[in-house]
Amino acid sequence: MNQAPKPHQPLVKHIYTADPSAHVFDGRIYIYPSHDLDHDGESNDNGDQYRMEDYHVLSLENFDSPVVDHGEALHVRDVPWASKQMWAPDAAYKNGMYYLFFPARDHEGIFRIGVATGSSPAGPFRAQPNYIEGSFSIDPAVLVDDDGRSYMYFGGLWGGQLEKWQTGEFRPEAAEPAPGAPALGPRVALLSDDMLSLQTAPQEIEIVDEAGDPILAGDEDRRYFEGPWVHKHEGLYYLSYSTGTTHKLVYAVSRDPLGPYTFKGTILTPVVGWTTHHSIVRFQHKWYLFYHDSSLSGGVNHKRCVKYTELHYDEEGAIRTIDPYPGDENSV
Ligand code: FUB
Repeated sequence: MNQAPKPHQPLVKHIYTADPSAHVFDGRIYIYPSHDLDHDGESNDNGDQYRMEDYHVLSLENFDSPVVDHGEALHVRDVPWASKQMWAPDAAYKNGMYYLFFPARDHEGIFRIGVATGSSPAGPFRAQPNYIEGSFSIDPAVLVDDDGRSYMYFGGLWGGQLEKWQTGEFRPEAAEPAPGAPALGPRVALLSDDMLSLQTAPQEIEIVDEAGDPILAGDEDRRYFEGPWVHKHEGLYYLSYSTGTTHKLVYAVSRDPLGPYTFKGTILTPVVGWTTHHSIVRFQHKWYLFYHDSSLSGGVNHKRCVKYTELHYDEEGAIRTIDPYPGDENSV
């Protein structure tokens, strides 16, 4: 039995977990993480070390209750279009149904995004036979807006292949833009009412500085890398994401879910491990950040653990920067 979670400590220790997408369904917190495999293979910039094969859903009644692992919710063997690497997922609820969105490589080695459905937020989920037509790259994050429209944000550089889609077609040799050119933004598309297809073609989100100029590709402290998440606070849309090479979680805001978004600042300073990936959720009138690091494995990049902490806004709506190791609690 897993203990009640403590801030900045692993939610569970019996499996490696990463990329937590947290939601409140029926008054309970559900976390949809990646399930890192425990192996000693080599790491590279293509992300081959992230060999995940399945998903487990975690949940908790509140932060004083034990974390429940609901077991295998979906396995790659049951996804006809996918070959390997079940990376960062997200979930959504609509029309009495739960939807699990997930990226994986197809049988040509190209990352696509699929969707699976279930009647319970804990799974199991049954995958659609084909990936979502028109989808590509990784890290889907779905916002069901107050007006009922659902947006899927996605995209990640390097292993996530986003830079290979700059022409709208997959170009295996394509590189990132030059340092002085605008950085690539995440993509967003409106989902159909049944959540199973794209209603609009994916469009690039523009992230700009306070002067309205695009964040440049060489600005690695602020440019988009992977792991988008959008939440709403006091009528504003907050787009948060990982900067990748500089290992930060940062955010930008907009009055429009499609952007442009204006860069604001850092949410989380670098954690132990290379990747940083998160979600933000409101639960019982407080806001929480779910994130991961590699502390459970002593710093092995592909053996990560999901953690949480409370997140605070100041009076102007700015998110206060969080130190993942307050009091140097980098121990598990
Ligand atoms: O977990 C595999 C990949 O690592 C995710 O898709 C990225 O966001 C990064 O966390």
